[in-house]
Amino acid sequence: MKVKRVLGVLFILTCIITVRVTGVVPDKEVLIKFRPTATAELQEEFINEIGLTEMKRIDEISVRKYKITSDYSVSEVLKLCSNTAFVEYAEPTQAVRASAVTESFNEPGNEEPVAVQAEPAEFKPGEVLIKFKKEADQARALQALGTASIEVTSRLEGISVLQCTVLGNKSVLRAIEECNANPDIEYAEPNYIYRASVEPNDPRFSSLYGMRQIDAPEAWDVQTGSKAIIVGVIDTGVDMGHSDLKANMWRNPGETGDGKENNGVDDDGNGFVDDYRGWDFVGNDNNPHDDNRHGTHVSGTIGAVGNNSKGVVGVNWNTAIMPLRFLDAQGSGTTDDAVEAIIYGANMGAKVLSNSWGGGGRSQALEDAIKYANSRGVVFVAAAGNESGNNDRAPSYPANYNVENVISVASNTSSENLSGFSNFGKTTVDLSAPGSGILSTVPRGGYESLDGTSMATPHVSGAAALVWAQYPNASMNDVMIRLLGSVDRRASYANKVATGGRLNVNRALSTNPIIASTTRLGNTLDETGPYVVESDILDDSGIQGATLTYQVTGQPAATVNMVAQAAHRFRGEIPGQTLGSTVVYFVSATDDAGNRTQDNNFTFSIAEPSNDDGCCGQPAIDFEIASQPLRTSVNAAANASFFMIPLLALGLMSRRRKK
Ligand SMILES: [Ca+2]
Ligand SMILES: [Ca+2]
Ligand SMILES: [Ca+2]
Ligand SMILES: [Ca+2]
Repeated sequence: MKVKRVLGVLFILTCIITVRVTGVVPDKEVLIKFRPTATAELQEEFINEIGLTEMKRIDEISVRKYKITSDYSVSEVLKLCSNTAFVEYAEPTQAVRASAVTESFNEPGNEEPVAVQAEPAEFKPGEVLIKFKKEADQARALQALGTASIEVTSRLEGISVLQCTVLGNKSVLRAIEECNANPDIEYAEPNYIYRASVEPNDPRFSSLYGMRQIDAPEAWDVQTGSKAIIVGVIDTGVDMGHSDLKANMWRNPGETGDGKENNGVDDDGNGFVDDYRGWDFVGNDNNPHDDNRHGTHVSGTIGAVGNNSKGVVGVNWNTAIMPLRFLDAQGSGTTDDAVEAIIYGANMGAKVLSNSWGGGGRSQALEDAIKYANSRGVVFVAAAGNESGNNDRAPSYPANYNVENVISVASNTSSENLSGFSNFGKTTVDLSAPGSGILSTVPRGGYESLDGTSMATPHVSGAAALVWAQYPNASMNDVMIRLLGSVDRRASYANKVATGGRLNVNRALSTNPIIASTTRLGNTLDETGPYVVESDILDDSGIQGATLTYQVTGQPAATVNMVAQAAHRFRGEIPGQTLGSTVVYFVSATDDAGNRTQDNNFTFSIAEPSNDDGCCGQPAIDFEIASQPLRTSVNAAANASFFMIPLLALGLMSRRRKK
């Protein structure tokens, strides 16, 4: 092949066609994957001709990183590569960023009213907790409370929260709604009463509303985590000496003991010398320290040491945090370092990779690395992003990669609304988790409160690790069904995330059946049917049976057995109905011990499909299915406020359709 002549023609072309590369390009570096047809000679000739110097080989995904040593620009090299048959892909080492909102963030005032749906028994009647915004006019704020018949009774020191009494006949929920409409108030919430459950002695536990919200205390009755479960934190590094993290840092057994830590030898032969505590892919050394604060904060939410009478507590009291530093002190990093961090984590036994970062464009190399982790059964949890945007329309990476192991996480507030900054996506974002005002560890032994989908993500990563600690033999798919099939559904999340809900780590550990529906039937003009309902159903022991109950308006309800398909998949059919019919349906499952879980109701009509871009299935919480006293037998693992339940497979299908 005459590489030189081809390149000559292409160079002229590139001078005519302007190629725009988005994102910040550090130096002149590119990632290239050659096709298997490219012989070593051909590759050699190609890189010499363009003027590329090899910097790094990532063998797991056959990608190489090159520095451009000629006068070609990055975009010119990419153009040359895209026109070369034996190059599979080439891309810039795009800059990506940590996803914390570092500035104090004001929630937009046009949010939906607060939808606090706590059950009456769960909070103290007539009491609310209120926090003013930092920049609030105190006098004005206090006067507004007075006007709203709310009396301040005491102040909770340390977190600047006011304990208040609601006067007169006003309901607590009404008072909270009014408070949340007040621009001076950061949040208002009921004074919840909690059941007796294991509570850690960490002094700042009371400030961690997120742990309460996801029912972590109830989960801790069952499981507090395990050092056998490794969580890779792909971030700015970690303050490994922090007194609230130190005991939960991962140690590489192959580089530990007998002086292996610092002997200058790659004792475990993994290609990294003295990597006894993770790796720094920015500095390319064995010290993944955090000179930002982001990675340390994320790590504290996953696994700050619990019950040590110190600071905060993570979702896991015990765990093994593997710091994989690829973001620098400013919170910036490159694709190739992210790729290497992912592959290192997957190779070194991480079960979960926590990714509170995003930006840059779509990268094939990054997707290949995530697929590599997927092939190793590693869950890849990713922040949905902080642009208040719809990820279904404008994808955010890495959260939007269409790989089975990716869980995309939105952020919510203490009052169960999506955070104003949070990205969302009915088909591409999986669930929400607390991310506004999250207190956690920061370098030099400190603690700080930060906002961002960055802060929501580690709640989910931590929950995945806790599920694995409880069910060590669970597959990646099992863990994902448990996390996504156990969310708390609320109206405020229904059209924002695919599951319609917020993380509940306690329910994710349940020994009752977990139902993660993969189908939400939408309106259809098809009268012939059948309308197929599929669900992923999982149990700690075994599923005895699953049923699909449906009712056509004006007719008695019917229940049919669902048939087990591959893995955890069950399938049921609703027969065809005449035009104008409306159908309500739900799925129910019973385990070997006779415990039963009932999913929420859905409804659809044999009528013109609705025009919205979304998928399928209207929530049907107000429908009763006649002649079936099932609502009263709803299992503890289910919940009367159940609302919507799509699942990952649905998200994947929709994503594919969009491409
Ligand atoms: Ca090594
Ligand atoms: Ca060594
Ligand atoms: Ca602690
Ligand atoms: Ca069971």
